[in-house]
Amino acid sequence: MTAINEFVTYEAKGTVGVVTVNSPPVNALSQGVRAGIKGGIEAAVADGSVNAIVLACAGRTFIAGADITEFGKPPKEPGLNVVISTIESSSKPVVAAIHGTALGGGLETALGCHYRVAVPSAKVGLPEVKLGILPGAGGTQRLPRVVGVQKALEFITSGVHVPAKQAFAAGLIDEMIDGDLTEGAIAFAKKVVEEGRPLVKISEQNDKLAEARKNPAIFDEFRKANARKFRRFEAPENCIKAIEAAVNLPFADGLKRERELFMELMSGEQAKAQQYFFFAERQANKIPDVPKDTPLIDIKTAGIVGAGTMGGGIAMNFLQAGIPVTIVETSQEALDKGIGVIKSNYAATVSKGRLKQEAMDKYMSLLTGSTSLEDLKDADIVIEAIFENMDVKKEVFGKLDKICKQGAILATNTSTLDIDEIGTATSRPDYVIGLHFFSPANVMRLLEEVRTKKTSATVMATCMALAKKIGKVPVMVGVCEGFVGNRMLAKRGEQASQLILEGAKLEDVDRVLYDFGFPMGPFAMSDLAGNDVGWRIRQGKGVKSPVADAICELGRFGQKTGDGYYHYEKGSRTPQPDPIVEEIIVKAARDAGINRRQVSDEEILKRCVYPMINEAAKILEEGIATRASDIDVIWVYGYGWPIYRGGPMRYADHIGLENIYNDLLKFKAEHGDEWTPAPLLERLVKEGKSFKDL
Ligand code: T1G
Repeated sequence: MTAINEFVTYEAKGTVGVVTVNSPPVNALSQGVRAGIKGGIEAAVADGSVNAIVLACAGRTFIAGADITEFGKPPKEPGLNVVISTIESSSKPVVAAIHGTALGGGLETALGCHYRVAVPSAKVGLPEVKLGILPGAGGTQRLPRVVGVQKALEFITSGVHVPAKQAFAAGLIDEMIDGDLTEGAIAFAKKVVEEGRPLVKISEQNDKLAEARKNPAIFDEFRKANARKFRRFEAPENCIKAIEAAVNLPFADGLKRERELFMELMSGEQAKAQQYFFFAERQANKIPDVPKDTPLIDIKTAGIVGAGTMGGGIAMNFLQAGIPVTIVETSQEALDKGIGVIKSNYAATVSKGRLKQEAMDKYMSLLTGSTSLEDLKDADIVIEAIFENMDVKKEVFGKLDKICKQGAILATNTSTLDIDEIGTATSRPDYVIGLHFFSPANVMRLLEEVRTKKTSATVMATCMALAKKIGKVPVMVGVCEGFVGNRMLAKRGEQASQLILEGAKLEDVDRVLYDFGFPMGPFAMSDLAGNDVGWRIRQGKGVKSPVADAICELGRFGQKTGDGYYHYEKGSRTPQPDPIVEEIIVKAARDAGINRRQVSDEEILKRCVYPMINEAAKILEEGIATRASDIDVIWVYGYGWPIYRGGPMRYADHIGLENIYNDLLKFKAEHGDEWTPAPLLERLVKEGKSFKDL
């Protein structure tokens, strides 16, 4: 075995030369790996004892793409296109041996090989669009030549990780290997030589492009069909243009066009924000005072207290992860209703063809209903999801503490209550934690995990790992009112309510935030969630909100009652401005002695977003959030903050903290002390720093 460099080795195994990449954690295509591969292929081509080549990777995965940590730095030779053309122009067949995830530049490298084999558990994909860019090393030119244009459009604009079996069916994989991958790849390479199979250079294959050449409308049809999904993202359109170039231009010119479109995106703010977010999401997994090797509790069974909307949604996550659930309600009627909702949710997904009946049956077979907390005695974790009342929650936790086995985690789904307080109702406060799911709990990816002063490292580490197992993105935060997400959301809500009193139209407030990139504005969102939820919480706290209270007193709870801040025609979810609400607003303004005026879109945006950022600075100061980027992960996965803006903290750095600070001072002069900049914000501005410097 020869070391080409510290990342790549070359070894002749009989008549087949094996080039192996070994650069943990994911064999990313750093400069060293690129140079190593090129050197390894050249060594194999020059090695007279071999007549075929296998490109394989050590560790947990085949090449998972370009090295994202090199983005934004001056490019170093060899470029990936050079490495790939070295492979493709090899005089000996090159076979890529794929395991784990062959992604981005990794799949592009494999597409430069003449053949690809894979183990059944492998996945392949071109997820560059999720980083705000496009496949920049021939992926947009070679993939359509293998799978056809329609599939290439779907794969590249979604960034999906395609399972090997599906990739095999699409012609991307030439053979599935059940046993040892490298041995299987070597045997396949020998077969290629023995059978005199051709050196398949995908760049010279054009037959799969013919159909699209006859039907250029395919691209506009695809744009139209995905307009809503691609709204405001820059990368998908450039992906489509690059694939169009593959159809309309010779390969070499298509490759040039791909590079132009790639560089256009790479230099843009969206790409920078989405690449920032890639690492923010991975940082959020790390809790400074919880070591990586903290022992985990094995969660084999779960209990849910409360089969309402949240309890049912939470249960579905566990069932889909193969974890048996016992769900408890106070009455058989409530239990049957809750389990009925879970069943109908699955049935709806089956009827849309997005879930197989067998899978639904499997999930439902893992669910047990009960009207006795006693049935939770053997559960490894119990999550309480009952209505928000401290006394009732403490009573339930006190009972669970006596019933549940030692070592069982007791979690609460509260979104407002003090979890330290709830923990005092048990003899195991170190096993108490907040697991704050977002509605609909089986859909929303964020899981705000709330540590109390006593929650143990083992419980935190266990719940972070569990979140990944049930398909959630966990972020650990501390206890305070509204934790991180809702605490910031409340600031936006306060200003949205104030703005409509001062003269902004509520549909304009919603439009400005929708155009900013949120899925909907605060008033449409409140109508969707139900205005009565906030009303009950305000009544519990004795807090007034004149317009919100007035519409609730009229029973206008939102979509579920057909009227809320907006009117909804029967069976429609389209919000329509309602003069009745306008009257309520005008009266409330008059009662408050407010002279109404024109309010600009710019003022609306700043007054909705800047208080959130200011509150986030306080949250960081108090140590409720570990790092600014965690707050961004919470807002992107929990509150629909547009990922191409990276999150509120990234956005603040992009706008410039000094600009925000000055605007806060301006609003303070006009509207009062609640606009006082947070000390941390003031300090960063004085030091000329940003949140990313923290
Ligand atoms: N570059 C650098 N570091 C990477 C990386 C990459 N491509 N992928 C992962 N890491 C790091 C990650 O930060 C983490 O580090 C560790 O590896 C484990 O990752 C020309 C330009 C492969 C599915 O978009 O989707 O190719 O936090 O925690 O959950 O066209 O990582 O431990 O220090 O995510 O098992 C295209 C990105 C690049 C794939 C594994 N490729 N990676 O998931 O582990 S653009 C991608 C992933 C490109 C070309 C273009 C996932 C994974 P740390 P992890 P995981």
